[in-house]
Amino acid sequence: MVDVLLGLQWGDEGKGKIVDVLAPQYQVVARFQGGPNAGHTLEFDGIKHVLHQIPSGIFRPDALNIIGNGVVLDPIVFRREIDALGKFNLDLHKNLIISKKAALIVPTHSLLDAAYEQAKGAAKIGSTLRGIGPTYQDKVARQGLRVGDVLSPNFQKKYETLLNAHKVILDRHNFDYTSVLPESEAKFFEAVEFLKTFTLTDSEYDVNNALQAGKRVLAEGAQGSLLDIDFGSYPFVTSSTTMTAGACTGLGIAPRQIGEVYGIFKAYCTRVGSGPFPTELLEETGERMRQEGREFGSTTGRPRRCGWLDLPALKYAIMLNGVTQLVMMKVDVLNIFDTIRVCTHYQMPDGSVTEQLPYDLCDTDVIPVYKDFAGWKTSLDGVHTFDKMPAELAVYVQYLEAELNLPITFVSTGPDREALVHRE
Ligand code: 2SA
Ligand code: MG
Repeated sequence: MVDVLLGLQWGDEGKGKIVDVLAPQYQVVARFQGGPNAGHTLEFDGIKHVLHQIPSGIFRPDALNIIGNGVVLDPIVFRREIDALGKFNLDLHKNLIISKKAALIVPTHSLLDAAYEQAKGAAKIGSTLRGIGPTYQDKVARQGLRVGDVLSPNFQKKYETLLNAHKVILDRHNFDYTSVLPESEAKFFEAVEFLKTFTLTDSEYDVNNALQAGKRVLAEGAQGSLLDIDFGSYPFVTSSTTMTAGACTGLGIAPRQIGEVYGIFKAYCTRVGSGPFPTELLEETGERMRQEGREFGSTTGRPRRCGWLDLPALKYAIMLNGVTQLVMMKVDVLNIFDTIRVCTHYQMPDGSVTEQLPYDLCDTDVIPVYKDFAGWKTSLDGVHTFDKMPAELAVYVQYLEAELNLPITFVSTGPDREALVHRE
């Protein structure tokens, strides 16, 4: 079976930490969508490490890590990531393989990202500007390059055809690329040579062969369900399928192979970039959450917008992903609050109250309806079992389990691997 682990909110739920915790149970860890826009933070032994494209199983010496066909891969970022892993003494050439069918990010993709955002002005998406959207665009337009193309004798020619198509668009946007392009191209071609030293493969065979051999596979989602291209708050979304279904198309596995679906959510909400966020806190409480939770983008360093937990949105994500187990993260960030609020419903402009997400949250001003809980106001250090939890936190956890109709099997009480309550 393939178990899937993904974020139920707008990303940054703490997926990296949980993959790292679960990885010992899996022989294969795979990324199925997204690319260098992701930032998966892992903390262990006092070390903090951020991964962007490489699966979070990389620190487990026995796990095979796969970058699947649904991913968009930037060779320059890839090389930087591999270099940064140098100090950990890992056998990366053995433990990491890359799908030939993954889409290849070329330097002009991030320039196009910037040009499109500039053209949108105030309506910009708040993209990470890593070239994600334009690369998926080229894939769907059937003109993109794939990782396997780097092995082709015609690679240079294929690259130039794409480059010329990009130049036309950049010129149309009056976007100057002449000053930056030569340097990034030089880096790109060097990074492509480096990429070629890795195993580039038709990884759908590797995944299915592993399954045939009885191995356990963990599919690691990036971004979050509410950033999904179909079901997120369009157009303020990323360009991939961030939900369980994406693991099938992004790795080449059949739907019936999906086993457990771990839905990761934070005890509150954050969002980077633009777009609707009903429970956003624009005043001091939001600022306290941001400071306490160190809520700054791990790829771009941007401050994340913060707000209370949003149950209608969470229920929507659970429904669409077929979540079987919940994992609640960053509960310790709420230690400082007297009152913990949870949005249970939205009040619509006509006064009616609903649990359903409206078609377009951008056009519909919903007012969150809150339920308040007493805060626990105490440190959670050393709390590893449910019965050691402060009573107020236990009430909050049990309320959520009842509302969401699912068990919360892990509660994370701090960034380190060890700061975790496992509920049997
Ligand atoms: P993009 O870059 O074109 O895919 O951006 C489109 C929207 O998706 C959001 N997005 C993210 N949201 C949260 N976390 C992400 N990864 C990084 C992190 C972000 C960072 O882990 O912190 O460092 O800023 C991520 N990637 C994309 C993005 O904000 C846009 O709203
Ligand atoms: Mg992140």
